Amino acid sequence: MNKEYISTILNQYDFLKGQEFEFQIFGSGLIHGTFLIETTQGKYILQEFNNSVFWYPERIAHNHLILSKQGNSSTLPFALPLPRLNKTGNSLTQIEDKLFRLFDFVKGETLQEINTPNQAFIAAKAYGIFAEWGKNIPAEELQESIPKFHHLDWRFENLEKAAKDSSGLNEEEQELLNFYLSQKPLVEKYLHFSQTCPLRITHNDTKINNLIFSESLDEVAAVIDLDTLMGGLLLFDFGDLVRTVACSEAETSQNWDNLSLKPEIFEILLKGYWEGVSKMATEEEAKSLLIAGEVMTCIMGLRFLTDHLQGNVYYKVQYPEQNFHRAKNQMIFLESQQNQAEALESIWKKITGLEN
Ligand code: GN1
Ligand code: MG
Repeated sequence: MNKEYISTILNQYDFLKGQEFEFQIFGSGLIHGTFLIETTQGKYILQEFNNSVFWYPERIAHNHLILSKQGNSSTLPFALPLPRLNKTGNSLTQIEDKLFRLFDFVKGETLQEINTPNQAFIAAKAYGIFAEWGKNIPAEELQESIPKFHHLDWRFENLEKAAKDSSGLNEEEQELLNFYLSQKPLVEKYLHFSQTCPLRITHNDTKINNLIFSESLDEVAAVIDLDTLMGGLLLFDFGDLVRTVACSEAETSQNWDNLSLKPEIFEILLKGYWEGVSKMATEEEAKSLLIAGEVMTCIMGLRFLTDHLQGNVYYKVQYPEQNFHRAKNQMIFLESQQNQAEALESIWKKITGLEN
């Protein structure tokens, strides 16, 4: 992109029209192209929207509009950078066949993994506060930016179908398949909570790198990556935190023998998230947090194994077996959570003051 092209985009925003600016490529995002724009008035992030990953940009725009109209994000202790509206009141700006969005720039640091337990606490608390903040916005009005994204039963059926269609699984593939197909009881538990828990506004991708921390790393400055934000269950957000923060190894690790759930991090995450949601959470929602990590880990494992059997059509892979290895990583982590269920329940009782 050259300066003239960017200038055409910026001119679609009344508050930037005709302004002098500098620009540079920004960050390490893999999905959307990202630029930092500096004007005398302030700094902005310009994103070229990738609509081959997100098929329904208009649904995302719809969701963000509801959030900005019905939620007052100035009451949050961190920024929620929604796209700025262009002169036609749209959050997406189309130039020829490309789509762009503009955000206010938030100063701070992103982390790929936590360095201290306190970072897990403040991260979980931020996502909890976010859910609490959204409680008055009718979640049913939000549209599914990725349909059935965290529906465990649907992900389970997809693996069953993929397994039927693929012939000649090797021994290890069969072992993984058998493990995931044995997770029917977890699917039943998920279905129970999907029927008894209210629909909330959830982020649905609560990884640590979707937060901007203050430069001192002791506060959350912003919750970002709001494309998967839609109606969901609290367990989705808490569960993905457990999946990605409470594991001793990264999702990409093949260090099978060292891969386990760290109960002390689970405790810190629950403490933080519970501080955010305890006032609004129903008893069923509180109970759902106990299996949240299992549900989200199972979903990712099912998705990775399905993609492996289908020939790596969804996730980018650096080598052919990578999705198989990711599915194996998630299987070991899920087993570790299930083996420690009693200890996790004691922690849960201590923090929530409830009986399961
Ligand atoms: C994808 O692209 P990224 O890393 O933000 C996926 C998430 C998974 C994650 C697993 C839209 O997220 O659901 O948790 O990979 N996002 C989408 O690494 O499918
Ligand atoms: Mg993301």
